[in-house]
Parts: sequence; structure tokens; C-alpha cells
Amino acid sequence: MDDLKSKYLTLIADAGDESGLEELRVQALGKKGEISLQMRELGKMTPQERQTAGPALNALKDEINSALIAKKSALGDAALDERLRGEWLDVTLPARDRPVGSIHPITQVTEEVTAIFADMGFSVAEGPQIESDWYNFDALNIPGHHPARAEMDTFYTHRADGDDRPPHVLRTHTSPVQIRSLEANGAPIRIICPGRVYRADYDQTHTPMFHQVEGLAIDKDISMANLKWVLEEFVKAFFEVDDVELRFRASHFPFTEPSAEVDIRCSWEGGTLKVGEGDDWLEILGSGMVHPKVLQAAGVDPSVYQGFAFGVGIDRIAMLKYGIPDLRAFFDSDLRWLRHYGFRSLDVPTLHGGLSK
Ligand code: 2NL
Repeated sequence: MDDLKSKYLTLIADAGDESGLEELRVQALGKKGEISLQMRELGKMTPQERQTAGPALNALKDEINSALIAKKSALGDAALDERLRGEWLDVTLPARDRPVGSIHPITQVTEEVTAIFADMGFSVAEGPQIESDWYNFDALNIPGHHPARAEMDTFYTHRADGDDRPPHVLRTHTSPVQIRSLEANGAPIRIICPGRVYRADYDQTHTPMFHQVEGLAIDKDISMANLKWVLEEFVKAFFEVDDVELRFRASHFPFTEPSAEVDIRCSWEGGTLKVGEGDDWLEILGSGMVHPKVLQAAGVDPSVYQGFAFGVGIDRIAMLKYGIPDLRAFFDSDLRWLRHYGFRSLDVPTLHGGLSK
């Protein structure tokens, strides 16, 4: 019995897999197994012999059974460990940079503009796209009869019959966001407001929805000189050139006084735009010192505070920077166009890492 015991315990310890273990179980404890045959021999024994052999055989059977179970569980653990080693996965790895989807040029340019102005201490403000005519017009010194209202090709909502209140509008510029921010936070303030704006106009160079960034800086000692520096820094950073020349042309907006449109020196040699050299001028934005009436409408005392504001068309500067010829293609959702002009999602524009490369 001791021989049987050491034989099977060794075989079980050496078993390499579960099927080998099962063969051993049959060989020892199966109907015709070695232990079972020994059990049958008990019948031929004298009662005295049986008294010692019986319990000893039973104990042997139990011991082999336990060894089989323990080994089976050990083999199972080893198999699981082996599988886990093979299926090992590092969930802390960054997402794989597969070329799925792309960043729309308008999103890219909005991020670029935001990075540039954030570096100069401007924060981003957002607001509703459906506005009251007070925020979109009156607060900006554009009263009801003003021709600018007609010129803006405004989209109006409808009031219920008998409701005489003026209808809401789709905002025609992001200026109302600046009025709301001034009203809520007061002066001093330094913000930019990027977002969608709407005008009922559709041709080669106009879409009924387009994008704008406006900027606003109000404090106790702000002049046109600050405006000029900020815009110069912006243009240099945005077009990624070391030097630019800006030309301020006197203009008129109801919400600024004085007002200036800003051109940048450029060349179109060979059909591609070069900023900062050449003999052409390119109009890129409108600006001016915020009209005292506008400050007043936003709850700011114009005898204490003053400042500048400006507005840039995002779609337009995106076309200029990235050589996109047709404005309307921006909104066609043509996958081939999006793949060609789109940006990689992991290339977030920063001033230190490069805006567009
Ligand atoms: C343009 C002209 C401009 C502003 C926008 C502004 C906003 C407030 C007060 C005063 Cl709250 N002005 N915005 C000022 C001058 C020009 O945009 O041609 N944009 C494409």
C-alpha cells in the first residue's frame, strides 16, 4: 500500500495537464483501477486482515482523491495565469492615433485664436445664439430705426398672434455675449467671444451661418495703442510670421468710436498668400474704442472706464491661412474635403508647441 501511495502521489505531482490527471484518476480509482482492485481483494481476506486493510485502503483512496483535487486546482490556476499573461493589456496606454475623423478647420482656427488671446490674458465667454433684440441691437447702439438693422439681414423668430413684444433674433454677431459678460462681471474685463452667427445671405462669399470671434478689453487706462499692439501680436501669432505691418483705416460701426478697419500687408505672388511682405493689403478685421453708450447700456460707467473691441471672421481667416478657396465647402460635410483640410485630433494648438505644426 505504501508503494501504491508513493507511486500515485509522485505521478499526480508530475502530471502536466488536466487530461493526464484524469487518466491517473481512472488508473487508480476507476472501476478497474488499481485501488478498486485492491478493494475487491478485501473479500478474500480474514476478518482480522480486513480490519486493518479496509480502513488503510479507504484512507489511501481519500488521500489520492485529495491529491487529485489539489493538483487539478493548481493546474487550473496555472492555466489561468498563463492565459492572463498572453492576454495582458496595458489600459494606461494612450489612445491609438488611428486616422478616424478629423478636426474641422473652423474648430482648429477657433482653438488657435483662443490659444493666442489666452496668452495675452483674455478668457473665453459664450452665450445664446437666439438673442433678444435688446442684446443684439439696442445695447450696441443700434436703435430700431437704424439702417444697420436692415443691412444685417437678420433672421427673426415669430411671436404668437397679438404678442406685440419685439421678436427674438438669431444673433448677427457675438457682441451680445460681450454685453452679457460686462453686465454680469463688470469692468475691468478681458474676453474673447467665439461662436456661430447668422445672417440671411447666401452667395460665393456668404453663408447664412458663419463664425466670428469678438474681443473686448475694458479698464481705466486703455487706448487705441493697446488695441494696435494686441492686434499686431494676434496677426503675427496667427499667421506664424515674425513681422507684419498693419494699416488702420478709419471706418464706422455704431458700437465703436472711433472705429477702424484693419488691413495687413501681404503678397499674392504665385496665387498663395504671404503675410508681412509684398504690396497688397488684406482686410482682416474691424475694431475700435467701445462707444460710451454701449458701456452705459452694459452698466459700466464710461467716465471711469473705456476700452477697445474688435471682430474677426473665423471662416475668412481660416480660408486665408489654410488656402481654402470656397467658403461654402466648409458646411457641405464632404468626407473627402474634411480629410483633406481637416486636422489631426491630437494636435491641439498651443503657442509653445506650435499652432498648426
Ligand atoms: C467686423 C466688425 C467689430 C466690434 C465688432 C464690439 C463689441 C462690443 C462693443 C463694441 Cl460689446 N464693439 N464689437 C467692434 C468693432 C468691430 O466687428 O467687421 N467684424 C468681422
